[in-house]
Amino acid sequence: ATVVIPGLAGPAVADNPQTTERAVTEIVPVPVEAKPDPGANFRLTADSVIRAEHQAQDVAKYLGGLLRPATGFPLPVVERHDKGKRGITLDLGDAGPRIGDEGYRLTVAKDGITLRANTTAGLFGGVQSLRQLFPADINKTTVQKRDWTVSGGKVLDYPRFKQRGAMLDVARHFFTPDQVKRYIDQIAQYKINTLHLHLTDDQGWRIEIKSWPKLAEIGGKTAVGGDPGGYYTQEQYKDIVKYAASRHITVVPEVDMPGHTNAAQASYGELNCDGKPVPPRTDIEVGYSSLCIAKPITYKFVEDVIRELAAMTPGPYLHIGGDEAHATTPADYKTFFDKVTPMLATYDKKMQGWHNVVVTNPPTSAIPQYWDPKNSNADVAAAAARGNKILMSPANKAYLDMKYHKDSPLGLHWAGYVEVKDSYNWDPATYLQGVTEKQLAGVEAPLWSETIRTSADIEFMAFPRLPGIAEIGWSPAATHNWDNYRTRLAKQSPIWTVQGINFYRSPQVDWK
Ligand code: TNX
Repeated sequence: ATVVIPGLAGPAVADNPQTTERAVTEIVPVPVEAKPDPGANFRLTADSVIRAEHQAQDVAKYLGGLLRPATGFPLPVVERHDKGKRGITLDLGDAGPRIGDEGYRLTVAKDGITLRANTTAGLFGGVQSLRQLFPADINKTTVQKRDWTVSGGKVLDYPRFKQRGAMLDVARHFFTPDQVKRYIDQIAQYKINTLHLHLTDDQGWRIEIKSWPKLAEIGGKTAVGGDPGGYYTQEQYKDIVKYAASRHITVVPEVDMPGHTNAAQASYGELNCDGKPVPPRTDIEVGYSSLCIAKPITYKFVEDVIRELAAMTPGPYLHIGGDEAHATTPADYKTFFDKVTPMLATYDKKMQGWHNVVVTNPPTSAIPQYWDPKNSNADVAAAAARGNKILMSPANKAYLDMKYHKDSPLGLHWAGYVEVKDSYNWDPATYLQGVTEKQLAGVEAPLWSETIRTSADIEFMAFPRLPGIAEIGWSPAATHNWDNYRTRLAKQSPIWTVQGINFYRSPQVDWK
């Protein structure tokens, strides 16, 4: 045992250092309740263990995988009742109804860390919080000779909304499975639980459909600006879905229709009213394409796509698009959805769609995604009144492809410039007149990729805005406070630097 002599910095202090990079109150998204206790800091050492019962093994292995590279410690995963060594204990079950099925309770004390949740999703979320209590160096991929102190204290935490999503447009520009996985790991850190993949658009079709092979073969070739295309084979796609699931993220695949379909119409002449394939397009116009509403083969095509997509999708939702169908008359739009909406139920899926679909009166299980701040919201409020839960992605707040300011090198600005403060300072429960907190499914941050070509581009637009949308989706409305948030956000930047995330150094934040 070491004798602590006040005022003398020696091994006694190193045994239990008082300064850490982030306190439990500084986690992003900010927890429901957090009580820091610097006297209870925990020091991870070479003989620490991870203790977990059988059902928590996957989370335990994931945690070990996060902590081993930089510490160089073996951190074996041992039986829950292995009493000997100090370490991190993962407990599953009996965590109480208050934290629900995604919440967790975390205690960091001098003699050990305990994480308890009702589900493995809860444990996984708790692990994301715990990571932030380590020095940022924990994210390094080579062994660092240093002290590994975890901020002491207690956290009780659970989400405000059920659905906290990010969308990636892989149609305008294609991103490889590895690039998608990289983004999955980045968003998982902020407790995002849904990844919406925008798989098809005018400029590209990115998913293999075996009954219509030319969609990928021809439609997959193109991308915005003549950049290289690409598509996912069904095997690759299923692997992405599996990888996301290992991060407790559900994939919602989108095939956009009846507009945004030029790539499909370029692949198959029979999808056009005149029977001829249209030329491929790589510009960024919207609203010019439409499936041929009167042709029976259109519905054979749609059903084949839905059937194959449903078979690859363990999650409950398929996103059917429905936005900007300016080349489809309102009557045809209604005819189209009257035929297509029931197909989703046939294949045991629920509908997600851009909010425009509300005019077709979808079943109450459908989730309309609100996006266009210029749109009158009366029809969305009416859908909410009928019982549809609304997913909030107002472009002037939640769109990650909006420029930060007029000189931003990437992005569009049709919904305005969206600085970090703009994207954080809004409340989904008051944004739309006539749509209240209880009527919301949650929030989603879409990243359209007209101007986005690399992982570095994705990161520049998503960081630092995505963590703000994640916090709006997770943390209680009562915790919302820009001054407090910007301080906590600043303390995330050392983590991003170590992780190699190319983030935008907004002048609104005093970065570390
Ligand atoms: C509008 S948002 C679109 C997309 C564009 C995006 C660019 C929505 C449902 N449709 O086709 O990519 O703006 O910000």
